[in-house]
Amino acid sequence: MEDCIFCKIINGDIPSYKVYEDDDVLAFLDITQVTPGHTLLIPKKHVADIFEYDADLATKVFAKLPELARAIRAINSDIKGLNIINNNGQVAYQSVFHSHIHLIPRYSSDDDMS
Ligand code: DGP
Repeated sequence: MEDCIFCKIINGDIPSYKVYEDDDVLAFLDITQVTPGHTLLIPKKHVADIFEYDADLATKVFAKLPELARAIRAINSDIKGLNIINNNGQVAYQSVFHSHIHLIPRYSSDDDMS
């Protein structure tokens, strides 16, 4: 899609730090890095949000989460958990309207419950 930042990242028109890529998805580091390793998983097919997925696309994208989560955790032994967040619609804090799933590593130092 012409004016979509994430389509431009997929096409290589905007640089990104790629974490994983196959025919259906791209994972790359989020520019904001809520925590180090904050990654976005996106479908290569432009869909704005979850409301535009069919079951086949959902399987292709969401099925990648466990392996990607494990790969991110393996980078640093201080990563003790991971938030997976998917915002859909402006009222749900979505700001880029190419569907994406945030994977936000959580570190020992994030633990304020202990
Ligand atoms: P959301 O609020 O859920 O729509 O998150 C959009 C995310 O996209 C936000 O965390 C920042 C990230 N983002 C926006 N523009 C760029 C960009 O050009 N490159 C990268 N790597 N991330 C971007």
